[in-house]
Amino acid sequence: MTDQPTQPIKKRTFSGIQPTGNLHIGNYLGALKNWVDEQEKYDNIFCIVDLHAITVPQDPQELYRHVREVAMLYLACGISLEHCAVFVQSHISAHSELAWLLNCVTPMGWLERMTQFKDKSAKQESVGTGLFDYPVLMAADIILYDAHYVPVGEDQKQHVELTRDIVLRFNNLYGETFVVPEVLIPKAGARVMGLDDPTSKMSKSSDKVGHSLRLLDPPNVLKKSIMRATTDSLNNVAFDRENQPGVTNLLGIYQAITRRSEEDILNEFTGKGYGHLKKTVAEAVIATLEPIQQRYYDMAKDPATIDQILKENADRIRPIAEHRLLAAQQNLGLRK
Ligand code: AQP
Repeated sequence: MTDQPTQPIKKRTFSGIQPTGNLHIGNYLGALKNWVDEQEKYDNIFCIVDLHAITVPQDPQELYRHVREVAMLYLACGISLEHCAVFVQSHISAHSELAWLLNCVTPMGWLERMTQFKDKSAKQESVGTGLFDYPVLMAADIILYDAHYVPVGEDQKQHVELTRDIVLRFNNLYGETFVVPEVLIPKAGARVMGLDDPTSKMSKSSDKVGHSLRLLDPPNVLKKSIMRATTDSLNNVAFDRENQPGVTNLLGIYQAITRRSEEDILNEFTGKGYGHLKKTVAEAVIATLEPIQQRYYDMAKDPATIDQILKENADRIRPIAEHRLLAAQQNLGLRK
């Protein structure tokens, strides 16, 4: 591997979120909260993955707005620019360029096995090649920055495993070029389910009423969604994803917010009804999101600043990506 222009002393993390709609509590507990909690331990790069977003149709004006909204939410949730770079994927062209190189070493059979592709393509009338190729672009995102760790929710685990396979294959064929990354999945909150249907993942792209808890929902909407959440008729508070998915989902949200043990949480709720559970979870969610919302709306008053931050951060980390891209091009015989 050739020398890097900026060798980090700390290990590096890389992760991102698609600007495909309103971020929800699943994005927060599965990804953002852990990025914030661990940010001082690592050198972090957090991306707004707009090129991934366009793998399914987007309204251009909405997409542009969502990119800025996600960037402001990163900061409002507590991402510190002292420890992290925050940038927009399409502002660094090396992502697309490396994805092409990786396409040429990735067997189609590997992509055909991706469960997210199967799920998302089933919802589309016409499936673009980009949706099929999504995990290869994600591999490029991660390995351009020599990331050691990729903190994500459970649904992205398969994609990080694929990234490892692609790296091993590339390094084996063309010589040591990329770091093999590891996935970091939180113990609680890694898979938050829809409140309306606790057997399917909470998703930004679902517009069903009462499906998700959006980070910018006002307190009364958050409370109403939780009070209406689907549970069961067993009247038994237990962590049992198979038989009581709705109750388990609420407990999981509470556990991820409070960082308390299952045992401790069960002690709090045993013998009490679902109404009490829902009310307590609603209070915890509102208390978590209110300060985030306040910071977000303060930032939103000054849109020029967020654009400036995104530009400066992209300019700062672009040389890292370009350096690694050049190494790949050299090893493939495309450059001297
Ligand atoms: N329900 C979830 N529970 C826990 N973590 C979740 N993540 C997403 N949904 C949940 C994590 O959030 C990060 C960003 O996700 P993404 O924007 O890449 O898209 P996604 O995984 O496809 O999530 P969505 O919200 O369902 O978006 P759409 O509807 O646009 O596809 C990732 O770390 C992810 O694991």
